[in-house]
Amino acid sequence: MQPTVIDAPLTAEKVDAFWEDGYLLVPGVLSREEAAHYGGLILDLMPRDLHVPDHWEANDGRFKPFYTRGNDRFDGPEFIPLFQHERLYRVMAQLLRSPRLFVRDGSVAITMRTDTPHDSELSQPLHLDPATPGNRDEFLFTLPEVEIGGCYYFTDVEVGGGGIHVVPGGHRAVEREARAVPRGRQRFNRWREFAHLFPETVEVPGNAGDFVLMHHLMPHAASYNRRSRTRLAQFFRYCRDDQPYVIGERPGDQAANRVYGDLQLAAMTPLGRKLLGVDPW
Ligand SMILES: O=C(O)CCC(=O)C(=O)O
Ligand SMILES: [Fe+2]
Repeated sequence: MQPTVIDAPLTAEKVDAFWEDGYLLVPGVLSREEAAHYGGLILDLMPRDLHVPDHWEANDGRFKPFYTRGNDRFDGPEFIPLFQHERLYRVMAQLLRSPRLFVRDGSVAITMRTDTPHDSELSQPLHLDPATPGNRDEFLFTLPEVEIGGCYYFTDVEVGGGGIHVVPGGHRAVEREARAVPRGRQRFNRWREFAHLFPETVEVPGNAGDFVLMHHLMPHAASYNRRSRTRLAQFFRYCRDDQPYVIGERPGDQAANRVYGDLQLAAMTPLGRKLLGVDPW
């Protein structure tokens, strides 16, 4: 059955805060038990002799597993419940004002303690995740263009514990800077070199089971973990089915022509089949 009414799990204040700040911590999307379960799946990716596979990334305590070389999406049957999680879906549908959504990404990160001093607490350049294809001259700044991404924390993340860094209101600053010139999508080397615009970032701490939501124009970056507890996270992005770009047109879009196996299909709910593009909306 096609959902026609959108639940509204967020209060009006939280909705306003998301559009104002460009990010929002949604507490308790998963129970602590669920978070521990999915955290365990991430830990199980780490070979028990602690050799770090050649096709993974490893940067000063931050390990980025790859499922296969070049493919960082973890969408095996055991991860499918997160792609189609009802509570997160309802939050996304409320913010995007449509029940007809697609889900992308599924990459994970394991961020362990490092004591190495660095000038910045960011372990990655400040960046935007891909939503608008880089070959477009202009952003549209419409709701169908918006992609809301972010990550589950499967562990408690205290300040200094490798939490994601964001720029409160940064998505509005990106829009301003892009609108200020012709071919705004192309500015700052296609919005890859703009960190100088945002010298200040804030870390988003949270608890196991929380989800950090981010607008697609939110400048963000991973940070070093200065604490003993390893941060375990998985990333997802949601957009409307009327997003004005062809699936597969955006860099890093792995949803194009994806073929799922029997075990993945068996793990999908009717909602998940639509979110993952198996069935039409
Ligand atoms: O690990 C994080 O906190 C952020 C990672 C991120 O933004 C990315 O890999 O694109
Ligand atoms: Fe990112």
